[in-house]
Amino acid sequence: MNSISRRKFLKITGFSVGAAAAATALSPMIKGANRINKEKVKGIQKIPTYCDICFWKCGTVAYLKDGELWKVEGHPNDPLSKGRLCPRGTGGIGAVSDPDRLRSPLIRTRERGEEVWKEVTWDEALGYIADKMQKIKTQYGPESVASFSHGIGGNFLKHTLKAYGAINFAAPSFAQCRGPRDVGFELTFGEAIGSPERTDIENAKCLVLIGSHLGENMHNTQVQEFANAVQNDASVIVVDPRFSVAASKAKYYLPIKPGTDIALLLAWMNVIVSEKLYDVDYVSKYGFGFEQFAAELSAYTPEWAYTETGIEPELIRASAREMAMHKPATLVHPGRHATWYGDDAQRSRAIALLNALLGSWGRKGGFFYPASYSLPGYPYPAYPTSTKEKLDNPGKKYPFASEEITTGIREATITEQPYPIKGWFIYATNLIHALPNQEETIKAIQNLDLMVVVDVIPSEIAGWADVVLPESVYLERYDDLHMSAFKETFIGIRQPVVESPADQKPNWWIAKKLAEKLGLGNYYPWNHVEDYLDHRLKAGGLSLEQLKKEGIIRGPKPPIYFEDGIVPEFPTPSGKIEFYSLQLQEAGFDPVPKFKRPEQAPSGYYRLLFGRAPVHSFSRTQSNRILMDMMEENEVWVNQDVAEKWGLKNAQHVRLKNQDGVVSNKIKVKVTERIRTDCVYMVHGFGHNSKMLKGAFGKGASDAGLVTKYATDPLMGGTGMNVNFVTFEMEA
Ligand SMILES: Nc1nc2c(c(=O)[nH]1)N[C@H]1C(S)=C(S)[C@@H](COP(=O)(O)OP(=O)(O)OC[C@H]3O[C@@H](n4cnc5c(=O)[nH]c(N)nc54)[C@H](O)[C@@H]3O)O[C@H]1N2
Ligand SMILES: Nc1nc2c(c(=O)[nH]1)N[C@H]1C(S)=C(S)[C@@H](COP(=O)(O)OP(=O)(O)OC[C@H]3O[C@@H](n4cnc5c(=O)[nH]c(N)nc54)[C@H](O)[C@@H]3O)O[C@H]1N2
Ligand code: SF4
Ligand SMILES: [Mo]
Repeated sequence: MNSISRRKFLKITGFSVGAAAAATALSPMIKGANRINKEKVKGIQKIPTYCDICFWKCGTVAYLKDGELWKVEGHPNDPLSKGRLCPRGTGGIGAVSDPDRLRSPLIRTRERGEEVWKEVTWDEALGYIADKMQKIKTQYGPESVASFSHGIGGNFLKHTLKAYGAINFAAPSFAQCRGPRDVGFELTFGEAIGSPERTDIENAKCLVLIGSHLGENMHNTQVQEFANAVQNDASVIVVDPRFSVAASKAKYYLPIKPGTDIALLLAWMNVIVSEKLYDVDYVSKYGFGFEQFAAELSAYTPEWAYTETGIEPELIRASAREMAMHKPATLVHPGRHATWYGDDAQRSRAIALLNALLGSWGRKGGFFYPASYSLPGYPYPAYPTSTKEKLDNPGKKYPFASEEITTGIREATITEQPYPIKGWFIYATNLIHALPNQEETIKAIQNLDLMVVVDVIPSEIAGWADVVLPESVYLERYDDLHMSAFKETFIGIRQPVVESPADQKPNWWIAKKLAEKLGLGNYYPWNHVEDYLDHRLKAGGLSLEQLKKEGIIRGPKPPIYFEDGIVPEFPTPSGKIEFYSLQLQEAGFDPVPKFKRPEQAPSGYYRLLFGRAPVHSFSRTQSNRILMDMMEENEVWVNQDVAEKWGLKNAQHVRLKNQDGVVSNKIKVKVTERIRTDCVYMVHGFGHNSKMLKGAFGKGASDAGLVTKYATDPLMGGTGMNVNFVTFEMEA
């Protein structure tokens, strides 16, 4: 890292106090975090890999000092990390040394959920699972084992399950995260946003963030690009009921009434169309149905929107004009965690339409056309075929769902319709914290004959399992090749840096051994994952040896903007950008998004909002002692006036009670002016109640526990979770 980039890094981490602490708090912790490397090589060793503290997959260099894990840094040649990790990634070594880690396979000995186990060998555990899976196959068919997984580490297990005959696979990244956004953009431009997002934040001259709290949401490349954009004087517009870290960088901050973003988006478009501020050439060349769209907009004046959103008409006009002034380099960020109110695909479509007016799709400073490396898959035998349909979305109830719906599988497991689900195979997803309404999740679990959880720590979901399989953490294992679509093509490798401390095993090993137990060994023609990786790389003229050494191999840099030679293609039914959507109309939905007023809070209640903290990922890092040191518990943000009304003091503990009477753990109050009076806010992922998670147990409160209600998106089945209200219960 040269001195300029280090300065920039400090600038980025300067986004928040917690993040800035990351750089300094590490060194004393590292000594205790060491793991012995088998060879104990003297001196410094650098081993490239990629991070797994979240799903961004930043290229990383791990350092060993005299054979012991010392630190991790960003890989300087990686287009995603650009040589710098986010604070969570920097604390990744804490995942290796976490004293709460699962150490050996466990089989449940008492009632489900009581968390009483016996330690068993891998042979016993996998034999037990294979036996139960064969029974399910005989009685119900292999389709009755479903899989939930999140992240690249699930690839090999999915392969084993597909070989077995499973067809139901889902991840919370669709119906609990970015699904509505991707569907909204597909309906408009014919293509999804994807991950990493195809957003050219760095080159934007105007960046609009609608609840995308970059700087707290720490997706590394985006935060770095955001910092660069700010440095280059991009004008920033932030819409958020809470004065976020991003809002502190904004030229225009719009403290919107929660749930009314569609009204704001319609009014912005009304201004841009009625004042003819849109990209006229672009719209006439690529647009479909613009006239009908424009006609529908005419009612949505800023004055109308003011009554819904609470944003002054003049602020709406000024911010709309600002966007138009910088077009096409105006990026209205599509967000990521878009499952808010149940009308989310339409809100995302409104965001897509605003971008279309500004001509930012396919343009520098807007949305680029991503490129990725492509290698042939490994030549495996064909999977068995099934006569049954996937059951997450029966009868295409949600006609525009483009991926599987986790909560659909959950519902089918409860109702046993259209056919029973009797086994859940869960890899790296803590469904208790990730899915809304924990009661429904537990009800589904109680209907199972087999529940297997592969995790690294005793998470809440592991607490409900019949068999818990302890995985090696990312710094101890290989995973599949990383070939994300981004601004240029590249391949990254995850490879072991240190040995696992106990009887943990990597996912590829677990998947292969389970396949063998199931009599499916022919699906693993390779002996070690290195053979698999080398085979795939050789097919692309590369080698494992080279990739292990370099960590990242960069490929060609094809054009990514229209102006550089990308041919504009819109794979929609009309072949154009659909300002007016006939396919939505035919399916009985609004062809142009309409605003529906969200349900109001009962008196004395406040809307529960939640989001990210810079030093934690979801519910997975609270027991990482390095990250815990920087943030041990969450707080509930309460507006000053509300606090006064309730007699709440800063740092006092309260419990939150939601509209259904569910009461949270104790949580500390943060009295602040930085949030509206109609909502409260907390960081997601805290409030662990798994007894074996000693470091994190009982610290802070869980938003997920309070999300008993959810609003399902009729277009694609996403679960809007910002529809819960809470009130305060005083601690004696
Ligand atoms: N209430 C509420 N619900 C939400 C959200 C929210 O903000 N609030 N956010 C939503 C969003 S945006 C998303 S993307 C999802 C995220 O949902 P999940 O991906 O389920 O996130 P986590 O809750 O962190 O659960 C990850 C699990 O993987 C385990 N794990 C970590 N590393 C490894 C590993 O190397 N191997 C294995 N086998 N396991 C590992 C962790 O211990 C943890 O149990 O949640 C969604 N649900
Ligand atoms: N540090 C860290 N970074 C992460 C993650 C992590 O776990 N930790 N997870 C990653 C993942 S998978 C995801 S999906 C993203 C999620 O991050 P984002 O997609 O950026 O944000 P959300 O979690 O949806 O939204 C939280 C923000 O929306 C605001 N908000 C709530 N309701 C409304 C509303 O009605 N209107 C508007 N305009 N704003 C509202 C909240 O005040 C808060 O600032 O973060 C990613 N980055
Ligand atoms: S964004 Fe941070 S936690 Fe996520 S992969 Fe990159 S360095 Fe790791
Ligand atoms: Mo997410």
